[in-house]
Amino acid sequence: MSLTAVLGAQWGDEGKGKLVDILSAEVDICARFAGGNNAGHTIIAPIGPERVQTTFAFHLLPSGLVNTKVTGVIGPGVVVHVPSFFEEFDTLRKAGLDCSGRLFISDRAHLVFDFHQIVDGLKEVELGGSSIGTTKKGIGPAYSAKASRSGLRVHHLFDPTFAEKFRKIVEGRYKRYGHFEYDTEGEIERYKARSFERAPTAGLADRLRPFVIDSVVYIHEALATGKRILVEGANALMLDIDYGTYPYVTSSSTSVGGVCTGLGIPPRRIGKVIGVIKAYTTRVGGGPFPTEQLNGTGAHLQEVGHEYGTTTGRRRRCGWLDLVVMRHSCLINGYDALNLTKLDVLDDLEEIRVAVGYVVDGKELPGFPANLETLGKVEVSYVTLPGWKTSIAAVSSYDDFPENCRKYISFIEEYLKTPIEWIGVGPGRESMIKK
Ligand code: 2SA
Ligand code: GDP
Ligand code: MG
Repeated sequence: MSLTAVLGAQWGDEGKGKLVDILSAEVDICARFAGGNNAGHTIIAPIGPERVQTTFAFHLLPSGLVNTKVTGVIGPGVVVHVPSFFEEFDTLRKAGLDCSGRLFISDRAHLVFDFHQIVDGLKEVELGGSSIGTTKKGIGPAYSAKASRSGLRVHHLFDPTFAEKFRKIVEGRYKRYGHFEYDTEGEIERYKARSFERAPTAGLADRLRPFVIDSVVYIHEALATGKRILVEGANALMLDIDYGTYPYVTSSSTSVGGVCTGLGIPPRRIGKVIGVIKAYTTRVGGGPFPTEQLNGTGAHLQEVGHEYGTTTGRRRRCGWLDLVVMRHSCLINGYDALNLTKLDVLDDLEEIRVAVGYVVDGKELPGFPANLETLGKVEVSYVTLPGWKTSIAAVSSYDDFPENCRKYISFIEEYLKTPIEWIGVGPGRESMIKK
């Protein structure tokens, strides 16, 4: 089957971008189905005739674009902030990666405007001590507008009623949040398409027009003609609007179901689902994190793993690998295989702990609890495994891993009953071991 999905299995930043980049060498299309420019996918790869090792941070554009034979698709389930789209496009071009003519956006994708970003910040202030810790990219407000049927989609940019609709929506936001500083008319001018208004210069809508397609037709024609498609997940299962630690989640369906709804693909078309799992756990933003280590171990993982947000630069919270989270993740996404990443970050540890159960009032919970109050009461059961105390950065085949390292890998596979097919031992493209 020609469609593979790469999904974040924990709270994000597992290293999806790196696997997507590697797998992109063998695909024709790389498509995003959810999220927006809240995502941050890092790729370190050689580019150009001189093969200069370059670090790219992708946010809204599909990471597979690093491979110049790949066409990128931003699907209907994604929310698009058009100025950020062009900023990313231009940044990539300056870094030597031209995506012209091989990048498309669905006409059904919803738009994120600057006022959504302002509202994102205002909502966080309203929540005070229980704020979500969003990226303030306007993701929640844009998806809220979509769900409440008052959003604007990409095709609306080319609609003569755009300005009128836009003004009405901003008025609605003023009613809810009070009058915040925002240049509504200036914003309309910035977007205005020339086809229906006499704008003196091309607006964002005109610049976007060549990128806009009916992605449903495009993707299904590609499938019918045997093209290979790689679907790139953004954020992760524990940030999913339904299955994550609600309300400390993002506002999209980041799970396998979102692949179908966010790209218009029937489930039986999905050939392989790959979960990306970090060898420990991180989380950025607020919300529960049962295996978090607010101690030297957490600081060690944070420092050795360089755990800082790719989009906001925020320090990521760190803790032990949580297989209760992973079991929940495996049930929902049904991974065919896993990519275990950042195993090298554990190199110096004497002992490694892995969470294998949540106990409340002496009873083990059957799954990951929906209720955060229950989650707050869990006592985490750990298994302690011996570390390998040696660098694995130069390992080039599975058999070369130290024995304790292989034991750690097998423990995860056996607990989750899911094969680990790739193991990351460093940030670069070459630092990936195929099992
Ligand atoms: P939002 O902005 O509404 O999606 O935030 C809601 C929650 O989702 C979390 N979230 C993320 N978690 C991990 N990584 C993300 N991408 C960036 C990265 C994050 C960054 O790659 O490092 O740079 O800070 C991401 N995007 C959203 C967010 O922290 C909230 O908990
Ligand atoms: P994503 O959002 O899942 O794509 O992950 P991010 O790019 O936000 O964060 C993952 C970080 O870990 C990036 O800085 C990667 O370069 C880095 N990384 C990925 N895989 C590995 C690995 O196996 N080892 C190490 N040390 N770093 C890795
Ligand atoms: Mg990330």
